[in-house]
Amino acid sequence: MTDVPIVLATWNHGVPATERALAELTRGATAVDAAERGVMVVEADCPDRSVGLQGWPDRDGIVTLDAAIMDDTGRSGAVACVRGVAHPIALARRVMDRTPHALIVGPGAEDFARAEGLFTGTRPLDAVQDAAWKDWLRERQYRPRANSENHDTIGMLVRDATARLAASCTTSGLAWKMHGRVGDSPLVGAGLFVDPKAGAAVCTGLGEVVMRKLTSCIAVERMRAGASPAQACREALQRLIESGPLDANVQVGLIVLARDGTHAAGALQRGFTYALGTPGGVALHEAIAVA
Ligand code: SD4
Repeated sequence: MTDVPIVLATWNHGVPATERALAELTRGATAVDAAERGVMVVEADCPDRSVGLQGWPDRDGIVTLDAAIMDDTGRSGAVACVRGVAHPIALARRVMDRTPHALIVGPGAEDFARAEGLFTGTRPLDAVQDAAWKDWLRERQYRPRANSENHDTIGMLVRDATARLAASCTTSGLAWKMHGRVGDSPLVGAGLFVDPKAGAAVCTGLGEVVMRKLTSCIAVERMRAGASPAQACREALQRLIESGPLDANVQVGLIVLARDGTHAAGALQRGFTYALGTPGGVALHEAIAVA
């Protein structure tokens, strides 16, 4: 078993998030602290508009965010369809640490954010969001696009030097979704999963596909049954393909980290990038496509 820290994170913006998580680990942060603080970098600054309050709005022009965090003691916290919170991952962490619940949604989550000092306020769409939304309204066509923007959502897996594991996931969800729609990202077993014995997994892509098959849970359960991370990744994605013909534009990406530090990534289609960080540095890779 290696005892060097390892961080994996989805898409190109996984690189700055991974750098932050590694820096936190170097300063002595736990795996779950690093998983929280790493993805906060992208919540604060996401040029591709797939995470945080700068994310693309829903079809009513409202930005709603989903986030979840899980550690390897079976604890988790999540928020969904929340407005006016710059760091939904921090709110998810408070759900985990300070409530008896696993998931709080909508106005209730916003009330909790106010009580925790994490409500940063709703604001009008910025000029870029507004123009893109108005553009979308002209056509009103809702179709998935593989690798849309090529950097959706930030999901992260962390193994610290004491072999503790954690996972985090935060997103503005699908652009132009129906108001109130929630994806896989805040759902344990779908968007993320951690098992103390086997390892952890995080998904990105079309949430409706992932949440119907519990892709993160399947990957971790396959490792629990003895599969390598690469096998687990392939098999979990294969389950999506077996479930019926998928639209050629549907993309799902999966990153997997075993308890012993071995890891893998895969995707339905080409184009899914992920960051891999160790104390030696952070590198961007493209995952193998199975479809
Ligand atoms: C969702 N899985 O809301 C998220 C979006 C995403 O790559 O990850 N896109 O369905």
